[in-house]
Amino acid sequence: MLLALLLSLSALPLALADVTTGIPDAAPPGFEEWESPIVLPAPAVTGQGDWAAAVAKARAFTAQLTLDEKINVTTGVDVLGRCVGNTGTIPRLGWKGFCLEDSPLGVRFADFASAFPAGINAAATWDLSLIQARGAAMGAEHKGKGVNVALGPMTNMGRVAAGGRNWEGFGADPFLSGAATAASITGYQSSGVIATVKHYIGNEQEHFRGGSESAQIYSSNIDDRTLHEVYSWPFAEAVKAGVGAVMCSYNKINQTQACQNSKLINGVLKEELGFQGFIMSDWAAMIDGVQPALAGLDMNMPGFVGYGIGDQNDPDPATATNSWWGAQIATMVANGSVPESRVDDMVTRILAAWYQLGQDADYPDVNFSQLTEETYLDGELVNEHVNVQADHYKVIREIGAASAILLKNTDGALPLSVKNIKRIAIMGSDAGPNPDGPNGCADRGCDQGTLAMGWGSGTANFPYLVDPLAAITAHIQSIDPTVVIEGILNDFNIASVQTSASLADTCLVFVNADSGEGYITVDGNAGDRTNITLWHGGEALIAAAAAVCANTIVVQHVVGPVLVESWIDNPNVTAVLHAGIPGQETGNALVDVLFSDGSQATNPSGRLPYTIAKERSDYPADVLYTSSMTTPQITYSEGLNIDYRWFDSQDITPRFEFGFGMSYTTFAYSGLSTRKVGNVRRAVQHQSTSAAHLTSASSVKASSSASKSASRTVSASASASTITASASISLSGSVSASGSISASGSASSNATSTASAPPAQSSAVNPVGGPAALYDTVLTVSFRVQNTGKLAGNEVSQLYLGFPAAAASPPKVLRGFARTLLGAGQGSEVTIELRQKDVSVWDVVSQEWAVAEGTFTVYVGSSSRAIHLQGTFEL
Ligand SMILES: *[C@@H]1O[C@H](CO)[C@@H](O)[C@H](O)[C@H]1NC(C)=O
Ligand SMILES: *[C@@H]1O[C@H](CO)[C@@H](O)[C@H](O)[C@H]1NC(C)=O
Ligand SMILES: *[C@@H]1O[C@H](CO)[C@@H](O)[C@H](O)[C@H]1NC(C)=O
Ligand SMILES: *[C@@H]1O[C@H](CO)[C@@H](O)[C@H](O)[C@H]1NC(C)=O
Ligand SMILES: *[C@@H]1O[C@H](CO)[C@@H](O)[C@H](O)[C@H]1NC(C)=O
Ligand SMILES: *[C@@H]1O[C@H](CO)[C@@H](O)[C@H](O)[C@H]1NC(C)=O
Ligand SMILES: CC(=O)N[C@H]1CO[C@H](CO)[C@@H](O)[C@@H]1O
Repeated sequence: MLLALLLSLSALPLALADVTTGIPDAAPPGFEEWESPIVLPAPAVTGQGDWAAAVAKARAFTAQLTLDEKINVTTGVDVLGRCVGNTGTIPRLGWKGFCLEDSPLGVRFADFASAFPAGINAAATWDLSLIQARGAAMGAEHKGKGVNVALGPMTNMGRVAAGGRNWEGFGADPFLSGAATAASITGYQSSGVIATVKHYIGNEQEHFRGGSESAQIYSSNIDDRTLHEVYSWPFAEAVKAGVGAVMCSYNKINQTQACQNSKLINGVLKEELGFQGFIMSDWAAMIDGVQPALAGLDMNMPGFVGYGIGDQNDPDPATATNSWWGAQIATMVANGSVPESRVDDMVTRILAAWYQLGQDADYPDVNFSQLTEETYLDGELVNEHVNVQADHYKVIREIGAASAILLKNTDGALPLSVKNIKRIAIMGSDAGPNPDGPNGCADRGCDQGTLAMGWGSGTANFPYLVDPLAAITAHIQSIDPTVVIEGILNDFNIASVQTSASLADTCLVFVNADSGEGYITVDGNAGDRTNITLWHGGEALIAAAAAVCANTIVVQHVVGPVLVESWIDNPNVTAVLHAGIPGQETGNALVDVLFSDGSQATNPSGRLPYTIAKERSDYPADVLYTSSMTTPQITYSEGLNIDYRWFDSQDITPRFEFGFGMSYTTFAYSGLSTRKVGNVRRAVQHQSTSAAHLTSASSVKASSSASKSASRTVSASASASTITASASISLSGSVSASGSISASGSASSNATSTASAPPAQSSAVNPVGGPAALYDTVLTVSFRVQNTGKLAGNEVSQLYLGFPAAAASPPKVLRGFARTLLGAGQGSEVTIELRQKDVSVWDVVSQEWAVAEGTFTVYVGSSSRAIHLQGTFEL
């Protein structure tokens, strides 16, 4: 067997050598401080908290397996299989393997499944019960199709407004994103599917994002405090919520590729956050085999080395050679570069998630195929057309309406009432269907017809798409079939638009802006948007209509912020509805918000999950579109001050601030009070460990200057004190050793003893989600909200904290919110709980969360700038 493996190793495709260039680079000049420390060994799963039973079962199962069987659990196989990811199986024990399937808004490539509102719309509701219901419905659909692991939620931060995949996530604030992520996971996993939080981490733009086939892979350079307080915050909430799986991203962080970044996987995810599940690579994100194994990666997806490299569909991971893992794992164990205990831990973690979600009992087999909506493929029954939609259209429509953000409304232009309309013009291609059909462009890679999701792997097929023109027409005609309704779907026939608009009493103009994943380019936009203005002449369309129609209502279906300066103050633009990308029920949801006389009339309460600036340059950061570097450097120099925090700290007036959104009614706030609950625990002890964790970049540099010849090679069995690290690849003079980590000090030494080394001490690992006290409530903030208008409506109250000056935090940070339904004239007491974590900062010296000392300011309002109540407290 070994001989066979070695032979197959020697037959490795040449391409494999070509793609190894991405092993941790030294930082280029000027970026020396941005390097990742090495954290070894990989903490073994401990089975703490409510994971005890699942981990025990997983350990027992793993103990029975041969190495080849273990390898099968860890490595994807059959890339052209039924799901976008398929692990190997264990026929001897009847273990059927995992089906892993996109996306964060539905079951990708499936028929008879729903197309949900995108993550960004879920976030725009600011309603955790709706977000959880969405997660539960999506989880049920995945399970119904036999999917074990759903590849969502996505919780990257939207650091740059034009970021192509921002719409898959929950907006530009870590607290909102974290809460939405946790609620989504609770929903997904309540149905029994394993949720996957992604992409870990710093995957904030599409240009140069990486992947094994990429010539250039950017490095997101993120300082330790910003990592904890912004980018990993939602991941921490995900772990606390019990997420079963994490996906590492394509890009590098501090020069080291995410899937082999031991500081981030071993150090932060598994030790600091006590993660008990498994972490998989993004699809062909791996750029090495040994490094990710030692850095804590547990699963290689989809198994092959890279897109377009070698055999894309080798059926058996244990013998496959076109993989960083598969058969390579056996070689790595045999030659001592990876301890078998690490492989055991990979398998135990994967199976633990499977047991934790109850998938060992009665879980449906895969009954669809990503490859076809036909019933048979090559004579084999692959699609049973199982209808998993149930009544999910209801929550889709409800979220569609609840996520609509009213940006402007002059003199009650909205809501509309059919009895007041004699003639309506509905203009713009965004009002109507895609002439090629709702799924006419692969992975939604075009912008034709109404926009209800972005493009790329974060999509699903529409089972149907209720376009706005059809829904509005049906609604009007159900009340008064004599209303004149003219729909003009050609964005560029300005003459028709003006003829129609000048005759109408009500003009609806539909515009949009699209983006997606970088493997598809639409109208010159390679994933990331090239601009943050409207597509196909939206501004000109609005101008044309508004020039002749004094009641022009703009509806925008957009993936993120869009500049509105050229038309927002036009007095003939009487109302603006920012509807995001609402999924299959988009037209119906819009009718609910636009009209007061619909069966499900809804008062808008959506709030912006990001800032709409007056100028693109007002944002703190932007997409890096061009670079000649092998590792383009993207330094997060704005630190904690992303989105509204930047506008606040720089005193820049946005057009519409984070958290903004209007209502058809009005609300008043009063009676702010705070109450301490229990005692703050000043020192939330981060449990110490024998692992070489949390070595700061500066100490890495210090040791490098002491020993010019030191390489960054460290031993898996080394203790913290024996780590030697060189910050500079050029000093070591050996490309193969630089920046890499190995299980033993040198290739020839002590392979056997290293391979049998015991797993990391369990005492090294924190409770799930981090020290438990972080999640204890320390303060409640109460206030009264009163509906002072004539219409029922939801008010989204927002709580921002101003930290004590010594904390050097942004002027204010979101730390709580509540969506409250209030009838006309009705009032209610709202109470928001603050956890210890919410009043803490990440102390980079002690490497723990520390409650800020001094006076906090609490701001309560209806947006990040409309603050109605203010008070102070100390802890
Ligand atoms: C990246 O480098 C910064 C600056 O030295 C450091 O604060 C941070 O901890 C590093 N993060 C990782 C994941 O290596
Ligand atoms: C590994 O998985 C493949 C694909 O399902 C299967 O054919 C093979 O028998 C498995 N190998 C072992 C050792 O179980
Ligand atoms: C061990 O095997 C792996 C996988 O083939 C290979 O990448 C690595 O270089 C080998 N290490 C040694 C020390 O031979
Ligand atoms: C912005 O990009 C869209 C989509 O590519 C394009 O239609 C539009 O013309 C661009 N706007 C400007 C001002 O260049
Ligand atoms: C507003 O619309 C009216 C037509 O109803 C038109 O006469 C007027 O010029 C428009 N105003 C602007 C600022 O375009
Ligand atoms: C391997 O390490 C063990 C424990 O340190 C030691 O006793 C043994 O001699 C070493 N073997 C080799 C071949 O270096
Ligand atoms: C092959 C298989 O397991 N098919 C299943 C697909 O899902 C439906 C509903 O969950 C089951 O009834 C089928 O048995």
